[in-house]
Amino acid sequence: MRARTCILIGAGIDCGKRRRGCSMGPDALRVAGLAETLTALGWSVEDRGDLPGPKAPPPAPEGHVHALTQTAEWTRLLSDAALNAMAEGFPIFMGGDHALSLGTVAGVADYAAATGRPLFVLWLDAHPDVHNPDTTASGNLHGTPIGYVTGQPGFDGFPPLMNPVPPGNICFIGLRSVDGPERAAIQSAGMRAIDMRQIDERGIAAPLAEFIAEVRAANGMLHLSLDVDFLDPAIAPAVGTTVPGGATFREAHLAMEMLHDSGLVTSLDLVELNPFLDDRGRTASLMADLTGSLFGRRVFDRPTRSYS
Ligand code: B3U
Ligand code: MN
Ligand code: MN
Repeated sequence: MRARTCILIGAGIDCGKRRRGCSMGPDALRVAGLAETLTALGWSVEDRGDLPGPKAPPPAPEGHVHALTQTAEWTRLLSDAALNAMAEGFPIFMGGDHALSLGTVAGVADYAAATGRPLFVLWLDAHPDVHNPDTTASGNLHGTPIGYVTGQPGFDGFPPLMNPVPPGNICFIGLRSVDGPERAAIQSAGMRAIDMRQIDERGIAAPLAEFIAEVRAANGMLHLSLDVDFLDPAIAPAVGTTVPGGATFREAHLAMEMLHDSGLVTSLDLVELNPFLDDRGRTASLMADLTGSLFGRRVFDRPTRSYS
């Protein structure tokens, strides 16, 4: 990994959907020992506390899209925070729901553009979140970050996107709930989409290794966005949008270990943790443990694999 300093940034954004509780995510991750886990692995950790979020949300009439003005304001705050933090270390954005990533990915993309390296995004999620405000049926903006960062239209009122991520640089793993317009967008734009059937047939290592090799060949930076619902609800109940048939404990840890060995990941979102729905903190603890694997925790040392 590039830097030896992790910067923890809490962002309790909770307006990307109607069911509340993700505002408590940053504290649950702290209580689960995220900073201590990273420190024990030899990283220096700076917890910058929580972003204050937008001031009093202006009373906007509620249309089909929920909390548009507030989410747009969060996007502005988060993209600034991401751009600044990238220059100082490895940012870990503790959400908050997945609307957080409209801002974090946009800011990381600005940083990557300034360094001249291409940005790749790995989206570990049951859902591809590739809607835009015109295609979303639910009106929930946590279903739109990939639409926004790839430069889809319809995001009026949001900060203009300076550096769109090329759709070919996006890889989804774990998909099992995809809406019609999302399927069309993924196929027409040529995004790499690994659904659960492919994981069942090939395992998680083979498709992930292919993507890692592609990022390495392009000398890319890699942003990892980890949605709690990537995981099977039996091991990760603390999420509002559980979908059965998710990644197992072992698949998830293996993915994190491979990503660590690649040395390519430069920023991380931990999103959709709703501690109100958790079972004695087990989901928060699992998210902290997975982050440990991403930052180098292993059972035995082994020759570093390059996956190229
Ligand atoms: N695609 C649906 C469901 C959904 C997306 N992201 C989550 N759920 N977590 C939607 O609302 O856009
Ligand atoms: Mn998501
Ligand atoms: Mn999801």
